[in-house]
Amino acid sequence: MNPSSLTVYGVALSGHTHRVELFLHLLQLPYRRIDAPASVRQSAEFRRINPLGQIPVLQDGDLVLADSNAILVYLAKRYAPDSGWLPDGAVEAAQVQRWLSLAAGEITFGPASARISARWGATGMPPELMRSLAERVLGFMEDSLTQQDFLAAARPTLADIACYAYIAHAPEGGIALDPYPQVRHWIARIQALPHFVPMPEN
Ligand SMILES: N[C@@H](CCC(=O)N[C@@H](CS)C(=O)NCC(=O)O)C(=O)O
Repeated sequence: MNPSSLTVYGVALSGHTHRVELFLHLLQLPYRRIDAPASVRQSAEFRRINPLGQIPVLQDGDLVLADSNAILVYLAKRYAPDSGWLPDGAVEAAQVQRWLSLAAGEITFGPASARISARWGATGMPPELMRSLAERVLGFMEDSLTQQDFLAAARPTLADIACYAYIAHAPEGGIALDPYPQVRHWIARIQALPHFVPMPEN
């Protein structure tokens, strides 16, 4: 089940891109990244591959697929079936989905937006709202991680891959992780996975 050619359109400092690249590395799937900064994303050519103008986008042969969480699901089903990254059981599958939703919701509008705002300028989100979303999701993560080592199960799943980058890099947005020791241990566990690759800080 080796891919013929996998291409990721993205940028290195995007947590959405990183989650896809991290999973490709964990699965040891070779790929190339084509940089797609804002100037590229606004082009008519890029809008043809993703009308929403967003990264990441995965190209796998004839398939063109946008949305980081959709890409994670595709990669797990296509290249790592039965591996446990995307469990089949009703409860575990629902738990993974819950964290994918949090990654696309509270984590994007909380810590990820706070990081964008601190690093690249205002996002239009009120600072107190970004902070309160970040604190709410971090508090929930902290409680969840007192029950088990990973977010959706006792072993790593797509839930962890989807949530990792914007939580690990939350301090870049002024969201301290000091009050969340379980979250910091979880970050260390993700970073210890074989073939882990970090998201760069610059
Ligand atoms: N739901 C999308 C969101 C991706 C996203 O927000 N990407 C940002 C970069 S990190 C982007 O392309 N922003 C440009 C825009 O929304 O116009 C996903 O999970 O891939």
